[in-house]
Amino acid sequence: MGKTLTAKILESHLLQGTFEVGSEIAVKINQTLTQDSTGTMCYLQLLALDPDRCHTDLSVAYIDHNMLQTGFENMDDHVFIQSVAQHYGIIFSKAGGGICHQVHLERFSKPNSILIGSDSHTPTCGGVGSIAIGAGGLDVAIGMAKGFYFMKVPKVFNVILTGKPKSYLNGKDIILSVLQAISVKGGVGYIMEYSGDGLQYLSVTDRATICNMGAELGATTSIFPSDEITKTYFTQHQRPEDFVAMSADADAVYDETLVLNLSEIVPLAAKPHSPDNVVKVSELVGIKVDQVAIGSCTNSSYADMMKVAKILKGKQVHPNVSLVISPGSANILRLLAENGALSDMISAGARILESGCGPCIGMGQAPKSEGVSLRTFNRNFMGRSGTQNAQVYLVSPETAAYSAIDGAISDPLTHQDDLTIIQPATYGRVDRYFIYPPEIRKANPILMGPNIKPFPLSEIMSDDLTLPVLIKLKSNITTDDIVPSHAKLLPYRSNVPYLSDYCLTVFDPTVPKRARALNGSIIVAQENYGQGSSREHAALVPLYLGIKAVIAVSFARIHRSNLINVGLFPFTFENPEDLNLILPTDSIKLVNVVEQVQSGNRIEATILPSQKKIYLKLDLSDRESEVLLKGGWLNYVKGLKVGLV
Ligand code: MIC
Ligand code: SF4
Repeated sequence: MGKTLTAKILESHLLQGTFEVGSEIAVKINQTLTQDSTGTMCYLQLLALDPDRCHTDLSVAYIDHNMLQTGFENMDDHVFIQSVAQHYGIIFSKAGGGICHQVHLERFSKPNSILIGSDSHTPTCGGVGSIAIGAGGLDVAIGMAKGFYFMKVPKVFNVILTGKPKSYLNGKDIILSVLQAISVKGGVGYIMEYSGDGLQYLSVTDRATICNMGAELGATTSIFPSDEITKTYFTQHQRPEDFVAMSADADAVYDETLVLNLSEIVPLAAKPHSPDNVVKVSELVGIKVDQVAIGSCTNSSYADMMKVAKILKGKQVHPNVSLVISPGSANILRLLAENGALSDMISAGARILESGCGPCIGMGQAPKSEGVSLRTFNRNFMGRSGTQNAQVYLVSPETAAYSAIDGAISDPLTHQDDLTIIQPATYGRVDRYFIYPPEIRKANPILMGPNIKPFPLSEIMSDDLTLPVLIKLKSNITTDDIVPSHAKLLPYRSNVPYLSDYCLTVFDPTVPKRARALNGSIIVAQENYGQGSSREHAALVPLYLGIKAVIAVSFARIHRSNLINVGLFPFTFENPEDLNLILPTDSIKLVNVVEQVQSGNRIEATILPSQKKIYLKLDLSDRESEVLLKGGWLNYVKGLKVGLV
């Protein structure tokens, strides 16, 4: 039986376990990346592990999220990360160098390698045939310190792309089409593997856009084969030696299949407030637009920027629209400056932002009240833009640029411009944002400013617990809901006590105060709890507030791991209908927790005061149950050897 590309890479990196769907394996990590908003916590944990050096081929610490520097807090974090990078041998990419995923794709991504990153959009590098997985900061710290990563063997979902796309079609329209077909939960438990004769029309950056937004499917990651198009990409980026051809066997067997005919896909948009709320752009034409934001790790490549510049050339941004553009990397910005495209953007009236996440994570450019914002980004969760009642639509750069000129949503298919981009023979490089680690590493001191507070540690779980329900929540609760992220809060990513005042306050402002007073409570939720980002703060903050467990119908992958990592129980229901038996004023009683967890996957719980019995599940691997019973992954991992040898 032929092998999938996923199986080929994971099996060749296997350190422990059996390669069977659903069972837990440990794999060797080649590369790690961090960004600054999850990086401080990750590096505090690396300090706690204090390895002799990084046990990866390459580790990079990017500064791209938190760049407003409204107070000393941001710079404290950045200086801290730089000092840790120098200490352990990690490449440091300074603020302005670009968005981690775009820069990593350009400079360091490798086919047939495994990358883990403390950001949910790490899968972007799947565009060159790398298994690139988003993980919590602790898992990434462990990757650096010990060279391994534990994961459940996912199923493989084959997306077969056939036919030739229409001109004006962007990778964004293709991934929106996948989201329309299978929803924000459709990728849970899968790696999305792309194949088919349509691949020949997709550039590496279009593929990267598709892999990037695979995170919105809930998928573990997404991957494309590395082929002649990948080879050209590596040559253009002056590192042909990093190319290796990789693909699935022709007779590979997949767990699930979706066929998409590219010739039938038209420009699409995700309407407020979910990336899978997808309709044709043609159905939205005429809706007045207040703001257009082009960039983010999804759509900020050279080709995307050049198409936008072509559309804007000689035109004027509509008087009622604020157009902001953030190129993905310093190198792209340099190329745009050199070839005159930047001048076309500025002449049209665009605002040029530095290369970073910016408005995507609410760092500035919050829309006006009830404003309509068109964004080329990947998430349009309510409030993420910084304005709770803004209406955010996710679109391609082509749709965004035409709409910015028209002042209303505009369908690229109704325009006649030739948007063909001539790729430069070489992209050149900007190297001066990288600080490479010195020869003598550990001699460099760690610099920790006053905003950096110790992270909370869990205690060994008590055997008998009666936990009042803190809050009962709906489906698809995001980590943005659990610990919001915007210009006012992002500076406190290394300060869990400060962030704890905002936990779930979008639903109920009394949550932090009540949780503290109870010092032992439980969250109840419907499906897909913790979707979205990899921020482990969404687990650390509840831990700090004394919350002991979450019962949900289902969990998003990274968040479930983050809960286990910090020692919080991610229970699911044996019978999802039992959710309806729990009232927001009830308590959940658990007895003999240790014995119940050790003896299997069926945990009896009693709802108080009704005394109704329900059964909960944990679906833990042996390692995960040890981690929970020993009070968290950090405690337990210290005893494991580098590479598990
Ligand atoms: C996001 O897009 O939500 C973020 C901000 O990049 C997060 C990381 C974070 O919360 O710092 C992510 O995607 O993991
Ligand atoms: Fe940055 Fe937005 Fe990408 Fe997250 S999704 S890494 S905030 S650009």
